[in-house]
Amino acid sequence: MVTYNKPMSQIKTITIFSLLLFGIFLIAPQADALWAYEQLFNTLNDGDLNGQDSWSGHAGFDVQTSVKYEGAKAVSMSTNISFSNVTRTITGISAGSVYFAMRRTSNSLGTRNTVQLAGSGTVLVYVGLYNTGKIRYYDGNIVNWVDFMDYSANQWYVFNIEFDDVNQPNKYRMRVHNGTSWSDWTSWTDVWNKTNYTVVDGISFEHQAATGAVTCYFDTITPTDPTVPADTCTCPSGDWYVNSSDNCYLSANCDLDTGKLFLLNTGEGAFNIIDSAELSVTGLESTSTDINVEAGGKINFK
Ligand SMILES: [Ca+2]
Ligand SMILES: [Ca+2]
Ligand SMILES: [Ca+2]
Repeated sequence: MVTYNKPMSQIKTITIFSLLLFGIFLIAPQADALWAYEQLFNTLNDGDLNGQDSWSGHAGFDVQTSVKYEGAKAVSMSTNISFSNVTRTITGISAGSVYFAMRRTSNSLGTRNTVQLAGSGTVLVYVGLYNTGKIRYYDGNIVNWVDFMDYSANQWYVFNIEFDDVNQPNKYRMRVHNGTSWSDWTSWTDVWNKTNYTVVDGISFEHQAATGAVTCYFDTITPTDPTVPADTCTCPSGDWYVNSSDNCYLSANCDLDTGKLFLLNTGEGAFNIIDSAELSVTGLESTSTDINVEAGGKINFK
């Protein structure tokens, strides 16, 4: 028999360390309790979403390049049909935070376009854009839709859904970004039918528009807030041309000197100057420094 002697103090240390590790393992939240699935649709083939990236459903949901929240592509749906959807399963999670973007060509035609999160095939989270001009969410306690805020046609809205079956059992909450700022959160709301869910394991895009030509666009399913600029802008020498789809922060003061700033209306979305105190414009009427906004361009100061 081989004996392997260690000093008693070392054995104690190892034992305590092992107990600590085991304890941490016991009290740690479930390792899968995060939303991981991301689909920006930019690398999928144009045409039917059905059959790509494990999505399945109506062939009217198409990957296309014309209207998108970010990147090269998004999903559109315009078929006149009383109900259709396209669905994908994800790894089941008991808590998570997910973002997605929606936009509609009308706030009065069709019936509604929604996004659903489901568990074991049962709808849990049910939110979207209605023909009443309202963004709505479904409250499983009152068994009805709740008006949340107005929306405009042809404007992207980013939804953020949170669920946490441990700390907020069988509930979810929502907030919406209107292109300029986030709404407040809804209160924690009972899921559809007050279902006692264990995991969320599916996401669907829904289209209800039996009559009335309306197109809905869906984009950017992600666990990362897509409204936060990811990049740092570089201050150029000479003229600076900015597209409305550019999304970045200036990390240092930028003096264009004799250069000009051109805000071009060639991308999606509006210009947002996050902190107007950081913007100073001089010589607006002179030939030295100027701001030029092309027709249709928008600047939001907030
Ligand atoms: Ca995209
Ligand atoms: Ca199609
Ligand atoms: Ca539950």
